[in-house]
Amino acid sequence: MAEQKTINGHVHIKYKGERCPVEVVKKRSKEFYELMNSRRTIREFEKTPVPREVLENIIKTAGTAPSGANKQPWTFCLISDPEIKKEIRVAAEEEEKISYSSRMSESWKNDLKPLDTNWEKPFLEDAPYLIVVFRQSYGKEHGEKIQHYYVNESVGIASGFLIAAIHQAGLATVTHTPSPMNFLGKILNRPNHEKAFLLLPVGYAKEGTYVPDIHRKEIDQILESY
Ligand code: IYR
Repeated sequence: MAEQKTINGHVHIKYKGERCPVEVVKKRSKEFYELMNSRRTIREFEKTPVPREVLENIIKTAGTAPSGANKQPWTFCLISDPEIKKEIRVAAEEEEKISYSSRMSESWKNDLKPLDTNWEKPFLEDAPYLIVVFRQSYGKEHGEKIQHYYVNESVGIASGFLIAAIHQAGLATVTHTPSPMNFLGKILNRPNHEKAFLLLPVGYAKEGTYVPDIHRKEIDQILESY
């Protein structure tokens, strides 16, 4: 079989994915589930540095996510500068203070009680890196507007890949979404067509930290078979 062929004037290359025996497929699916099931959201981080190379590999992994018409409508901002981290912490806490005191409903705050969250966000300075994921409502190439599709879905999937890659590397994160998040675009000087989607501190989980004793739904609560 030829290595490549042309369809409607576009080159298609032979798929090189491996074809595993079913026993291997079973083992790998179980091992990956067990790995992902050991992931926990962490809110206390060690200040220990992490090699930048690791963060680049994690971000490259996020960049492998599928996206609408393969437009890859995301930008990952990687922050290690302590001054910028501080600026982000101050701005996030300012918003969070207002959220906790007046924007969030009582029932919302009640739902968060088991997680023991509050407006203080020391992890924004402690973690050696912050990744801010931006969604691009449209793209730009040589000054031309490029249409993007399913932007929220695409960036959400890429963020899932990012979180999985962080965990797989042996690091920890918390999906932090201070609301509103527009201060991030301002601090990081992003263009108008980029909107902050998610903020992830990344580092080693602080030794001895605690996590809430919460549980994942059972398979029969999340699966309907037809
Ligand atoms: N953004 C706030 C509140 C918060 C909201 C939800 I929904 C959470 O799952 C966790 C926290 C904060 O970060 O504290």
